[in-house]
Amino acid sequence: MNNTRREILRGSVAIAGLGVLGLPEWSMPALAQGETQVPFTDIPATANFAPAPDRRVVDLRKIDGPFTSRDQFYTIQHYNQPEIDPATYRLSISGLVDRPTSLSLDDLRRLRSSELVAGFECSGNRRPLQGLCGNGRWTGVPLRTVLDRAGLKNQAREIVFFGTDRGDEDVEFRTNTFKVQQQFGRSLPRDFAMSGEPFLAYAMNGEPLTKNQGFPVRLIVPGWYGVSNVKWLSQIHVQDEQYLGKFHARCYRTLHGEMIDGEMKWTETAISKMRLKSFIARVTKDAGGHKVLGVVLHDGTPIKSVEVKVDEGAWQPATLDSATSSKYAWKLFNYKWTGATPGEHTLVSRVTDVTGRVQPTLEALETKKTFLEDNSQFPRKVMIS
Ligand SMILES: Nc1nc2c(c(=O)[nH]1)N[C@H]1C(S)=C(S)[C@@H](COP(=O)(O)O)O[C@H]1N2
Ligand SMILES: [Mo]
Repeated sequence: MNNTRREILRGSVAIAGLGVLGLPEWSMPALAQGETQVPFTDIPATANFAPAPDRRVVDLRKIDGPFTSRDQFYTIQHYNQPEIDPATYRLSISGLVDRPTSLSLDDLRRLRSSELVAGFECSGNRRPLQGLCGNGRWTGVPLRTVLDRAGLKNQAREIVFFGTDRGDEDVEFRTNTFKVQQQFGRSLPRDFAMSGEPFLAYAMNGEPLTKNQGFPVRLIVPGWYGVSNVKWLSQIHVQDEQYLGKFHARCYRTLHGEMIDGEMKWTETAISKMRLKSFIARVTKDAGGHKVLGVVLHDGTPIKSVEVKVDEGAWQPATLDSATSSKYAWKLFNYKWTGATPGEHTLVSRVTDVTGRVQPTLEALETKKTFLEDNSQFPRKVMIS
């Protein structure tokens, strides 16, 4: 082995946490023999991880690998979960296109497929459970492939995505309220839709999507909050105007205050890219001491560091798991906690990306009025026996 190669290997030891054999030390986070869980005291006894047949929250203490299995992945939606017959399913592409297009599931599967690893969280994900998140290996085609087939006209500015799920909604306008049917819809600006990143997925972790996950086809916008990932996708409509549907323009915004020139400015912003976040998911004990496992969710910007703090101690570096190193994956991290004493302790994590963004404290988010996008540091309580 020449010197350069050795340098590179040594470099990757520090970055990826490779063990002496060059194998990732942490890539199998399932409990090993003789390893036991340390209980969190901040998970309410009443916590319900399956509040309804079509709703599921991930129990993060059970993370057993880099990918969330299809029967564990969280699931949430606003209306019913539509039943779609794969034989008659069509994805239509309408509006400002040269060739209005209708694709069957087989048509989509015949296009050259690719894979995308993407983790995401619901913008409403928050303490104490933090379980509205997951990480998947998606199979499908880049959105650009099907938009190119239809051919976007010059005037096309906005690409709107509709699921087949719908419901009656009150649409308020000044002093009037109109009850009209709405389809779940979200939009992306043309240039981003054509960037090659947004993705049409028909499989996760190598198997067809489940009904929960939007069978047969969903949009995945890597690095964005879950709401963008339109499930049961049936129509892509291309238009020149802004799309102002309820789940795009009204339900998914954040009201927050920012001091500008000594004055508090209150603004509303649309839910889009995931805000940099980390939290501790599990603490275990084995003969060697205690092990802390956590999760980072982010917009794909490379991570500079993850740190863990125990009680009033100093921030200590944690190790990112090399099994979750791809750009849009969620990132698992590990921290070896030595010298834990019996009793209750507080553990908190903090992530920083290469642009210098640091995960904020809860206090720093005080001027955020609406509950979405809570990426605050989450101090957790554990009981050491
Ligand atoms: N068609 C449709 N797609 C949807 C939704 C919905 O209500 N209808 N909910 C969105 C929201 S808010 C989230 S967080 C994710 C959840 O995806 P999952 O159930 O696969 O985890 O789906 C998104 N896609
Ligand atoms: Mo969501």
